[in-house]
Amino acid sequence: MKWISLLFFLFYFQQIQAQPNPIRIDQEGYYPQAPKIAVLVLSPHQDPASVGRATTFYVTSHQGKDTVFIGDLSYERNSTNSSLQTRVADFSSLKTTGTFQVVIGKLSSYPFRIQQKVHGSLATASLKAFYFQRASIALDSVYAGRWSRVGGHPDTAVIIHPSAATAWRKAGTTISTPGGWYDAGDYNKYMVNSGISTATLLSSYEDFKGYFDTLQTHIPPGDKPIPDILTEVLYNLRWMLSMQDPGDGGAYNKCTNASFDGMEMPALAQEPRYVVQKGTAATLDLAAVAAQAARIFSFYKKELPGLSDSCRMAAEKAWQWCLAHPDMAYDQQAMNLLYEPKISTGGYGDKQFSDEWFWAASELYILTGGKNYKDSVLRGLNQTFGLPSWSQTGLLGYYSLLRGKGNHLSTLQEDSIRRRLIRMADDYIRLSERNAFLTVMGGRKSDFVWGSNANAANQGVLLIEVYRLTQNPKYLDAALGNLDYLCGRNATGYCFVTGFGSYSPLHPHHRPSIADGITEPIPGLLVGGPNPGEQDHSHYDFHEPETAYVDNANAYASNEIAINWNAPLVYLANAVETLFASPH
Ligand code: 9MR
Ligand code: 9MR
Repeated sequence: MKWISLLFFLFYFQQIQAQPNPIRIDQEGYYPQAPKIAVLVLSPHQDPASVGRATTFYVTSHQGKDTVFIGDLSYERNSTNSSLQTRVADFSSLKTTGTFQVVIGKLSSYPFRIQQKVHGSLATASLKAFYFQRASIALDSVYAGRWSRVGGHPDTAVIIHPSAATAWRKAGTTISTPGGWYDAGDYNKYMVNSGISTATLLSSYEDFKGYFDTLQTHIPPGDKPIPDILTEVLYNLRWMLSMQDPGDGGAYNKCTNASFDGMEMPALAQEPRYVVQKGTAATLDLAAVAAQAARIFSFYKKELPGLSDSCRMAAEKAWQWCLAHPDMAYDQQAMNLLYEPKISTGGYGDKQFSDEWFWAASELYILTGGKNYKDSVLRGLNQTFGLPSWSQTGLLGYYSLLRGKGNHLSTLQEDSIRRRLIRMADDYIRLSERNAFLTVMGGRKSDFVWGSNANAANQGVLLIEVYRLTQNPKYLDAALGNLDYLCGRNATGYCFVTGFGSYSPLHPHHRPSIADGITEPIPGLLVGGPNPGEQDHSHYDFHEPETAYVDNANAYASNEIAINWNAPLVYLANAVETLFASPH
């Protein structure tokens, strides 16, 4: 009899687990001195009796169930991104450390912590995730624990695709382009997406050098003692440099299979690999990243002799190639009409390069002071750029131009960039006040696209950059709000980072996590997030902009992981972690 009731209990428990808790919190917790918001989601499916006519919420200590805080719920707020209604519980003034729950009527939230350094392990894991994305090498159990694996995709004999052939590198011959990070849930390596991802990690380092100098992620040590984040970046940077044709300076768009590998471990993959057609976006991105890396690694000339100079030369050579090929888009469909084999993997087919030009020019100007680069920066200065993404890199140039003690541009020019960034941040904050979750993320419906979580993270990066310029804590608090969003204060109820929070994805579209036979996915990975496009045609329970998410391994349009989503999470989570460590 006993075991039957146990079975019933397990079944019941699973049912509970299958539904996210309606009280949405940052499942990783809150900093004592920071804002603390929980959001009750009222969905049409919910039993109204569970909330009753509650107008009050309680915060209780998790163990003793003592009430430590009583507050009023806000009036009902209608979401503009779905049919949900919410009521907000603000307990910012509770500054006691410990483990607590928010209680509303008969509902209790997941237990959460109020504590210093509360996002520390997530922040570290988001960086460690890049180690787990490493191509070509085995992951040793000393560093990878349960997720150790045999290496695959050596990429030491990668075929020159006919689209990439030149007189000196003929179609069908091979080059070596090993290492780098797998892009996402697939095993291909794409230059355009590597560009913004690597730059974002380099910017994390530049903006929070003291913090990253000592941050340990437990990865294999490089040959020389440099900060872990730079060791990790170097693993991808060396790959990016190897994607440049030394004959002319152009960069291939990607190192790829002709079609996606099966859902298998890297070591099983046997398909031939190709480098395909060079392109302006890939090559400008290489120029920008190599220039930024040259600047940073110039401080490591003793440890890494020659690296900074090689990066500078690669960047300048890439720029020269782009002057000769200013507008070479990667159009996979058009390419497939001309060459065999046809390539069906990711495109990253950006067609608009003015933002990449501006970014590359900015980095090269900061590095060299060259007049040609400066002219190019000045010509691009009056463009307006959108939030960074793989196809929108202009703001990365702004960030770099304002980084450190300027003297790159005139005070007037710097002021104009600064004002634009501040205006973007102010617009975000203004829209957040109308949002049913009071987060910057979701200020506009258009935030919810393929990789929407990267928008949340990149908005966070922008807000932190503006906080660094102004020291106004409202920007830092707003950035934290977007980290809260990613950790569960959202319409889905998921903490979107694998292995963290109380309710997080178990089935990300990520080949190793699917194929390794281990129940838990590799930790520290940010999934794409709500995307009403549903381009994967999986079954979705909800279809509205902020709810169109499903934790299904086939749902690559909302549940894939990718380096360009994890990189801004590294920036945001680590920035918040270090900035809230000191009173502000
Ligand atoms: O695994 C692929 C993923 O990385 C891409 O983002 C996605 C869209 O290009 O495609 C995935 O691969 C799928 C392919 O497009 C169609 N057949 C099933 C593949 C695995 O789900
Ligand atoms: O992140 C990319 C998204 O903006 C595009 O809409 C989508 C379809 O082209 O592709 C996404 O990038 C995928 C890439 O093509 C292949 N690797 C996985 C990437 C994340 O899904």
